Amino acid sequence: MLEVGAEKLIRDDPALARLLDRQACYQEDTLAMIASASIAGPSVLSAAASALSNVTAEGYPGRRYHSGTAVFDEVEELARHRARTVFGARHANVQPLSGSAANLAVLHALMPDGGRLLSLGLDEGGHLTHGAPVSITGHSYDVVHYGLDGAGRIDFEAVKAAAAQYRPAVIIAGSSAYPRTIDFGRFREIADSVGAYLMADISHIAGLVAAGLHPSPIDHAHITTTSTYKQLCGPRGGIILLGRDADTAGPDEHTPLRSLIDRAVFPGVQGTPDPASIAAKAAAFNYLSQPEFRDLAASIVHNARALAHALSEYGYRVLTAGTDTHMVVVDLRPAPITGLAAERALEAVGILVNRNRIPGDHRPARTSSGLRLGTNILSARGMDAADMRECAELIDIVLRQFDANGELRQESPVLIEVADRVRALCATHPLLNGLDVFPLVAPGSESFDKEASAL
Ligand code: DSN
Repeated sequence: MLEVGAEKLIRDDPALARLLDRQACYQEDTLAMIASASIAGPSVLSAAASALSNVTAEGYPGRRYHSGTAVFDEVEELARHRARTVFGARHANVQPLSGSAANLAVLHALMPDGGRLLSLGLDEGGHLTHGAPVSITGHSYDVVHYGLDGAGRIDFEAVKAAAAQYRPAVIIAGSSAYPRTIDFGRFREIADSVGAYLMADISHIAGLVAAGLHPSPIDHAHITTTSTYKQLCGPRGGIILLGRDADTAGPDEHTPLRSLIDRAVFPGVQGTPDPASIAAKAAAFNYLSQPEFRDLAASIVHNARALAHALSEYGYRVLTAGTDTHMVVVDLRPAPITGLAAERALEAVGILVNRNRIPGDHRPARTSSGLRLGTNILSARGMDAADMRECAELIDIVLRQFDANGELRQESPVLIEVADRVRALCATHPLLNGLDVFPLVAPGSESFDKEASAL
């Protein structure tokens, strides 16, 4: 399918085809350590580029506002079934066009505008959609934040005190730059003590949750959200999951949460979903249920620990002195290097990381004082702890090329050597090795029939 389309694109639109080809080569030749990215394999990319893109279908399977949606209905049912199975959930909504849309829908379902929200602050590792002033969530809701303790861990005493003082309608447990295990059970106890709903946003750790390597929030939180591309090897998009509270009444005291969520996604926050993306989510969930994915998840955590350890040995201050997940956050202070300057210098040699504000950061988000790194993609390339040590060494060499004013010595021949070593490391661990592990469940096979009969 995809191959035929690619040939036609090359013929009809070589300029665009060349750009797409360049992007594929760039991914092959760079060490992507972006913590919020994973690799979508050929099955996912193929589904995302399928003819389902031509289907307009507002509503849900069996209750559409357009005709001609029979196949898409089956695809969406399959995606919902697989999402429920992978995460042990009772209800899944697979329509959110992004993790942000999923979060908006949940907040919209659980409280009116002006309702009070308690969440982790952005500088402490929270997310824009958890009530940051620059997000619509910061405008629409009355936001209170909890923070971290002296060791950089979630300060549960502060969460408890803030919940008791401010009586929020919703508490969010989740982050975009917190490298440690989140105790969702403790969050639920606090939420229950003040009659708040608990929303878990597991976008960054959803792969580890799916693989059983991070405790699941599904039956602790009233509602769980995740994006599907950060760690699920899926397409751009989000999903919403409900566990034991799927049939708990919402704020109106009679509508079940599962119905409130479906209405909040459509027509509350979105119109027509993206059917091809939903097919791609189904393909990703299929991959997540394979033993190969569990192996990948284990390698992601193992590699992140090795990376954190190696960076510490080079003298960098790793937040929380380590990690339980795929993520390593480094405080560049007291060196005068900004996160932005470090990000750019590393990008120039083919190492992709992103700048991040860190607790107590005096720099604005645009420059920041920290770096956030992740091991999802390096692990998908088959890299191991020794490779992480080499990555840490390469990062250290680049960062040592900054002078005392925080300026990079641009002409340093060392940078050329690092770029060569990055390319060599990439060539030893081609991205395609990571992609090759994607199995397709063929119609007629035993697992396909089992899955079909469970729908
Ligand atoms: N939420 C952003 C991040 O964590 O990088 C991207 O989706």
